[in-house]
Amino acid sequence: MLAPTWHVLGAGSLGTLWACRLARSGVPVRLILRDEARLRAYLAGPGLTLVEQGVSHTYAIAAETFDSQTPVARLLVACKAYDAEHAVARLAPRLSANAELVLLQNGLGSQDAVAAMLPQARCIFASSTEGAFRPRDWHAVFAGHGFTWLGDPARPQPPLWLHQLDQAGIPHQWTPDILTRLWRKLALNCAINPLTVLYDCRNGELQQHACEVATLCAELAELLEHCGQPEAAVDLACEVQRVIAATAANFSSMHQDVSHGRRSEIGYLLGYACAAAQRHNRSLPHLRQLQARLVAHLQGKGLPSV
Ligand code: NAD
Ligand code: KPL
Repeated sequence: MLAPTWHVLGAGSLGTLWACRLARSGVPVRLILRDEARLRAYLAGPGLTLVEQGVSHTYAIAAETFDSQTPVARLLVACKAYDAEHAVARLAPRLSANAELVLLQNGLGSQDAVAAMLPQARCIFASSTEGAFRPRDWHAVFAGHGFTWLGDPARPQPPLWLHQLDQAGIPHQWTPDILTRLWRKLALNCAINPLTVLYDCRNGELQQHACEVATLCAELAELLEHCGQPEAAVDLACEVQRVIAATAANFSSMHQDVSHGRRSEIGYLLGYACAAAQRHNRSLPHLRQLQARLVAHLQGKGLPSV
């Protein structure tokens, strides 16, 4: 029997990275592109190109728009957090009764929005440390090897298709604690990314702002504990320092978005953290002040601040 098709929504950096690896392992893959114009542009070329260690390979992956009629049983959602809910809503009429979705979005908030919209589908949340960027349309560069944790807060048992990820060479692990992973990553991103934007610096330069980073970590740890995520708070400040040192030469993803004039995922990182603090009646003044500074900075650049 033919393995079910993986539909990939969002042919950007991570979508291309996943689609190419799945397709070359023999799994049927179809891209879902935004509209007819994007589909025509894609079909005018040879397919999706993945660059790994300087070597390019192009894969002629099938593509369609939302208007295609084929049912979608397995969907990889690879757009940004702020696009996920709307994009999945457009596809909802095509989802089969027992559809499974893998949500690759960073931060928190978008996954719950998608899951709430589709109570009959299985929504698997992912947290990835893999790194990819898109030098131009239909190309992705695999820039950083990493790992992807997958889990379903509503159902602890793994899906039946995880072996396909092994065959595709996608390093992953199923975890019953995916929310802990996502909260921990959110806290790391909140402690590092906004400051790199405000100081316009690489991650390593935050070593010169160690007090400010430590104060934010203390507030983030308090927030995690109040949100029922005490494990995500353990040694947070140490890990933040470790990540700053290990990625000293890099610009954070938020810095890259802002410096390229792109919308950031602030609403799903710092915005989510501050909204959670308010819901739990926690006064976290440094986190709130950081959000106000970042919002003002983004507005000054004419970029969305949610
Ligand atoms: P990206 O901007 O490179 O790709 C997103 C793609 O989604 C774009 O091609 C965009 O055109 C497409 N898209 C948006 N709305 C759509 C719609 N309605 N229909 C069809 N396509 C649509 O983004 P990315 O870097 O791949 O990031 C995706 C998610 O993965 C983000 O939440 C990001 O934080 C997370 N993430 C990325 C990396 C990375 O290294 N790139 C690593 C870890 C996590
Ligand atoms: O995930 C990151 C990002 O840039 O988004 C790191 C490198 C951990 C910095 O927060």
